[in-house]
Amino acid sequence: MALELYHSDHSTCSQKVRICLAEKGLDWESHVMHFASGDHLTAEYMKLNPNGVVPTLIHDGEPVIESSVIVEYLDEIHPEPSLVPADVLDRARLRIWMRYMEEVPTPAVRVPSFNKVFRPLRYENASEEDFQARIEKMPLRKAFYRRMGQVEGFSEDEVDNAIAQIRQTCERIDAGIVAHGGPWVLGKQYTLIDVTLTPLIQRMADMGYGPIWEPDLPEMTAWFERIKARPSFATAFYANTNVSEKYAQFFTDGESE
Ligand SMILES: N[C@@H](CCC(=O)N[C@@H](CS)C(=O)NCC(=O)O)C(=O)O
Repeated sequence: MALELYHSDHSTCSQKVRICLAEKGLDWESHVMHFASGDHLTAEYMKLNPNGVVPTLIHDGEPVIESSVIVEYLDEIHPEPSLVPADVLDRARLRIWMRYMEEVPTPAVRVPSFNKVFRPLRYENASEEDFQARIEKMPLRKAFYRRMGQVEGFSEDEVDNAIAQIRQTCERIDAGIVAHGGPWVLGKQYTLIDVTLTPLIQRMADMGYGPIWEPDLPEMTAWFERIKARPSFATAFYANTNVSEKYAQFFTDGESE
């Protein structure tokens, strides 16, 4: 099968798919997208992904978008090793987790990420006109960028809420491991929820937010160590895929926001 991936090195949604591809041992052709040059907002790319975001998988010429849909699709076209439980109730539990992951920690991680790195990197030195023009082109994220603002960044309240949502996610990972007997979130089987939570937790760890879970969530802390020991982690997180490395200029004081 011919697989291509339009992705960005440091994008968490791209990392979700790269981990899944590595777990499945699949070969794929890489198309790296550069947000600063607006690669994801060109008319040509938006024919593949009308949402103007990465990642996009191309399978035998057909585009599949949305990282959660892509990882489920990969599991269906390449079922071994399976990343979805066989048991019907466990499958429901996986879907419940996937919905939560999309709704809570995925958007929450964007808030500190944009405050610390992406807003200053992409927009601080842009003219107001360029910033507004970029927003106008975005099919999905206009409100997000307006809330952030070119200069202000997200408010303290919004950052606090995002951190509380990440903390809730970490508590649920910890509790899930206890309830299902570990070592993975849904028990014995490593599944798509372990795959898709990984880049979110890695981004937070990379930005210095490990203290959100490290002091008092030992199961989750140990889970994250197991995650990082899997070969798929090293494959998906190649050089310059962590923002602290790629954009080291924002990490000179070693502090998180
Ligand atoms: N729900 C989409 C979200 C994809 C998404 O937000 N991708 C980000 C990178 S992680 C992006 O392309 N952002 C472009 C931008 O901020 O302009 C998915 O899971 O694939």
